[in-house]
Parts: sequence; C-alpha cells; structure tokens
Amino acid sequence: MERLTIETTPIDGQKPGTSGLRKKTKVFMQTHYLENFVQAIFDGIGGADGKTLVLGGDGRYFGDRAAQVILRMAAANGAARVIVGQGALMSTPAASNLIRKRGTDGGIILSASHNPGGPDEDFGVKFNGPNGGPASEEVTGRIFEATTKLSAYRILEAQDADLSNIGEQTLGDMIVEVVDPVADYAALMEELFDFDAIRALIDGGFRLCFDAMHAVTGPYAKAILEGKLGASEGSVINAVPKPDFGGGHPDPNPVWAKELVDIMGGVNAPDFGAASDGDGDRNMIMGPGMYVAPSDSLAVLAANADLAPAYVKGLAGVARSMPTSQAVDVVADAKGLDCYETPTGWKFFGNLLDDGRITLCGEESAGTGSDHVREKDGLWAVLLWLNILAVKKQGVVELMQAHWADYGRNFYSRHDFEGIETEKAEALMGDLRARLDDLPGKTVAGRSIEAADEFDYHDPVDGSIAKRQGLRVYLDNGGRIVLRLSGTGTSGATLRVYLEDRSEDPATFDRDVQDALGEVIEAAHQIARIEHHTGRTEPDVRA
Ligand code: G16
Repeated sequence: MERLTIETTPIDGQKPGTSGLRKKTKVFMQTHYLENFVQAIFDGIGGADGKTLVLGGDGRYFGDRAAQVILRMAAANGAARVIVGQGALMSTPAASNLIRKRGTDGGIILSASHNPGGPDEDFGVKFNGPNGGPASEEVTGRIFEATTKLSAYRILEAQDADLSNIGEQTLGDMIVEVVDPVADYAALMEELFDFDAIRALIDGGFRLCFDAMHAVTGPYAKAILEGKLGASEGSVINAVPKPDFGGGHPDPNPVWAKELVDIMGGVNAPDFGAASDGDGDRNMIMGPGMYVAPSDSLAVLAANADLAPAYVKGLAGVARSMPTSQAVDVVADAKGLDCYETPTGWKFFGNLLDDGRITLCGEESAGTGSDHVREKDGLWAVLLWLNILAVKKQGVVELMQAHWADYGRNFYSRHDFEGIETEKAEALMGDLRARLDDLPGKTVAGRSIEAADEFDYHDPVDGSIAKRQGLRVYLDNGGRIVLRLSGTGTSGATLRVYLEDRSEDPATFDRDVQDALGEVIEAAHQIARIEHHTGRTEPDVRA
C-alpha cells in the first residue's frame, strides 16, 4: 500500500462555525475539499502520528465514503489506531463517550446534525478533543489556520476497509477497530439511571413514543428503550437510519417531528413522547398534548436531577447558553447553585465541566447534557426525564405545572428569519450594535428598556475571551430580547431572535406562548428594525 502525498492549494471558506465545518454535500464532494479539511485537522492537532482516534457519523449521504477517505488519510498520517462505529455509524454523544472511555486523542464526527442530508443537502465534519468535547476555540483556530496554508495532504492508496463486521483489521500500519456503536453507550446509561424504576414504570402501563427521525438514534433507542427497559415493540418510530433521513429534516421540533406531535396530540396519546436529531445530541420532550420547551426542560432537569442515581449527591453547578431562557437561573438561585452563562456552542461548556464547576448544562436549541460526556445527549435527556417521572410518579403535564407553580414561568420562543442576504443581516446587527447605548430608559411597545449590551464571554477557567456573542436587550419585569446570527447554516444568513418574558401569576401559566410574548415580539421588531433591514415581518420558524 503506497503512501501518497497529493499536492493541493488552500480552499477558501473552511472556517468552522458553531459546530465544525458544515457545507452543502456537493461542496464537500469537490476535489480535495474533504481531504484538505481533514489534513488541516491533523496539522491543527499537531499531527496524527502515533495517535488513536474515534470515527463515526450519523449515517447521512456521503458519510460512508468520507469515512473511508479519513481512514486512509489517518493511516498515511501515521495514526496508530482508529476506532470506528460499525457501518461508520456512531451518535455524537456515543463518540464523546468512547473518546473518554478509551482515552483516545480525540475523534472525527461526520454529521451536519439536524440539517437535512442527501446529495443536494448538507454534510459536516467536526473534530472532538481528548476530553470528548467539541474542539476548543483555540484548536478550532489552529485547524482553520492550517486550511489556509496547506500545500499537500497524505493518503494511503488502498482498498476500502470493511466496516460491516466488528473486529480489527490493518490499513497499512494502522489498526482499524470496528466496534458496536451502541454497546458502550448503553452500558453508560445503565450506570447513570435507575433502570429498574423505569422498567417498573413501563411495566405498570406507562406508554412512550420515541421518534428517531430516520437518524442515528434509532438503534440506540431500540436497544435501550425497547430492549433493556421493556417498552413495547414499535415504541421507537422511524428507527432505521437513512442517508436522506426519509426526506425530512432530522430536527426534533414541533415542525419537523410532526408525526410525533400528531401522535401526542391524538386520542389515546402515549404518556411520554420524545425525539432526537440526526446525530443524536438534541432532544425534544412531550407529554400528552404538551410540548416542553428546551429551556423549561433544562430547568426541570436541574430541579430534579438528584432523583437519578448519577446525580444523587446534587449538582456542582449549572450552565446555559446566553440566549437560553433564564428559567434554569431561577432553579439555581432557589437551590443555591452556581449558574454560568456561556456563548452558543457546546464547546463553551467544556472547561466548566472539566473543571468540575458544573454538572448539568443546556441550550435553547434542544440540547441538554451533563458531565457524563462532553456533548449534549438526546437519549440521556429522555432517560433522565423517565427516571424523574418514575420516582415522582407524575406525568409530564403534572410535572410541568408543579414546576411553574414552584418557580414561576419564563415564556420563551426563538424566531428565525432564514435565507437573509449576509450583508443585510450584518447591517441589522451593526445598526443595533451602534444604538445599544441609547436604548436604556426608552419605552418600546409599552415596555421600558432597562439595559442593553453585547455579550462578551470571559471563560472563568482559562481566562480566554470570546467577543461579540449576541446583542441583549433587557426589558422591565424580566423581559429579554437577544439577537445573533446562526453559525450553523449552509446558505445565506439566519437571524435568530430570542424572546423571553417572565410571569409569576399562576393564572397566566397556560397562556399560548406566542400570545404571552406579544409585547416582547413587538418590541424586538421595533428595536432591531427587522422589516427595514430585511423586508420581513414574520419569521420562517417559531421554535
Ligand atoms: C450546534 C451547537 C449548539 C448550538 C446549535 C445552534 O448544535 O453544538 O451549541 O446551540 O448548533 O447554533 P447556531 O444558533 O449558531 O445555529 P448541533 O445540534 O447543530 O450540533
């Protein structure tokens, strides 16, 4: 097998966003595109020589081909071993677990998360470090820098590795170890949670429906929920991973998980509904006729996590991304826990978790997780919910109502304006940034503005600073508006407007969320001059 050095030149635009490099699949399939980025990863981490890496992905179109290229490149770059999921499949949290459990030097995950898959859709490549978490800002910077300086990449001329059978084989001098992607993850879940209590709940007639959205969590959910916990066969729907996710977006929200929403809103609905995304790190939780907003889910988990064996000693602290609602802050305050506010992007939780400052963290974008891995974890959130419900002997709706009665309710929604021309989106942000200092004291849509600023994050562990992480406007009575541009899109710009208002009046708790946020929405449009800059009056998505 010959080790080839192929000449190449830097390709523009290989700067990783919120979570790795995400582009249209056809962009990744262009000559040298994937190879350049993978070589930049190896160069950015100080070379692959002698290293052990984990490799897997969410099963989307091109993932199997990309895995073979990465194996040949790892071999040519001198890697000692690559641990790869059977069929090149592995969920993001399972990869994070394997990186930690096997003490590897990191891993490469092939996914564009909740974005659709297929030749005309999206693909992504992300590097996770030895702690199992997304590469830090510093490493990401080094990888990007390497993309701008490449003159060659190394690849082995070899046949495809056989990824269909579990076991070891060699590729040049490198060992390719094909593993069952589910086994270690399922064992970890069994350690964290009271499976007996959940099994007893299900034996007692509690019914659940888990929508795997034709994505990677199907085999995990089947093995754990149906196999180990006794949920009836068919409780996991859309359980077989498909390269195009059945033509949909594997995005666990009420729009894209409509099949689940219909089941949970129908007659004889199951007691519990949940969905996960393309690579298994996001989650959506539902009760009969009820959608639980991710920010509320984080608050409920923080309030009740100590009912699960893994967290019985209590939490060290909690964290949320800045745009996530402040519902969890209220819980932290009541329980005397430290509560950190980080920029959007799971990588920012890494230092807080590694330093033991927090146990639990989450984001409005359907992500929750804990110190068990260094990624958000969809199925973990589902199991923690089930563990809590089993111990409290409450349903989802009852638990949410009891939570709001105890802590008050933070009404919350994110409005996305998609496919905006990048210059227009940047002009809107620039215009608002320039006016931030003048806003406090003004009254807009009947609400007075108390403060306004741009969020810069000072990492309390390593002292690094991440600037310009979103514009914040604080209104009276706990209202808040946040604006930022998405860092995960693959075409144009997506303006995200995060809207929040707080109520402690139980008579309001059942209000429709968009109605309850009426004033805050109106204020956001006026303050940010959204129509003036974008021509839009309505968002494309209300999450
Ligand atoms: C990624 C990141 C999350 C982030 C989300 C949305 O999630 O890991 O931390 O909240 O993107 O980011 P943005 O608002 O910049 O689009 P995932 O599930 O897509 O990997």
